[in-house]
Amino acid sequence: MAGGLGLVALIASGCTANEAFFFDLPDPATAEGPIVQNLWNGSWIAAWAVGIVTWGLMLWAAIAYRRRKKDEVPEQTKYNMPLEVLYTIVPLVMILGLFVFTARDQTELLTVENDQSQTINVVGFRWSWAFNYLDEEVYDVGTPSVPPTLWVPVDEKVKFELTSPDVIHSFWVIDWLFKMDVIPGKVNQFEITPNKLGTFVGRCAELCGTDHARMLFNVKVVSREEFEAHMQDLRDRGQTGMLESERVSYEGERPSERTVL
Ligand SMILES: [Cu+2]
Repeated sequence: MAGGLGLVALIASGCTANEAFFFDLPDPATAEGPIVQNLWNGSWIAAWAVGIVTWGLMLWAAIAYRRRKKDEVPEQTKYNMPLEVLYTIVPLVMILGLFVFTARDQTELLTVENDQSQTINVVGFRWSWAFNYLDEEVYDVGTPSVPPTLWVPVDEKVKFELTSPDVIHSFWVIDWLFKMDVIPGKVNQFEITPNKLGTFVGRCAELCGTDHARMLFNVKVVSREEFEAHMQDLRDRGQTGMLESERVSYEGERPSERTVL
């Protein structure tokens, strides 16, 4: 019944199943993305199934057991052991199910194998980002008004090492279906393989202060040749080595109080 109503609403509104049932999760642009997509969609399928059964039962009870005579009092049920056991066990099974799949996928996504082709140290700072391309020994840095662009080669595994010299930020590339906190005094890391060419939007996903909303960046996923040409570009501009002020936190010393720019 509720499912039928949902279907009617879906057809009437003209939106896709992804928009209607899965809240329009973007198509993943990384090799690892489908893991997240499956977990998300699977969780919603389970949630919708539970919802439809629950709403159906509520509707059925409201109609089947409605008051028919003015002085009618429904049958009073209390201390029904089987019922109480049921509504303790069913939610437990649901939570355990969500937990098991989340733990499985999270373990897979966060395993660092160290077989990457590039290692990039991303520095989130008040209020922009710096990218230290460790293997290429070049860097790029943005400002709130000129957001920087992170370049990565397509179909190659990139290892990200996230550091912050000030407060907690969060590195989020929307179409990668992935984000991770950037924490001062700690190096958070993950590996990812971007597999779609194009320019993607990135932002800080942790409310970090005054100009949090301006902590934007772009990600360009390009061919190997274009990537190398861009690295050469940065070299020609003299942006070699790592940004000195970032190194303080990168090497795990006390986070610097200095602002980068
Ligand atoms: Cu931030």
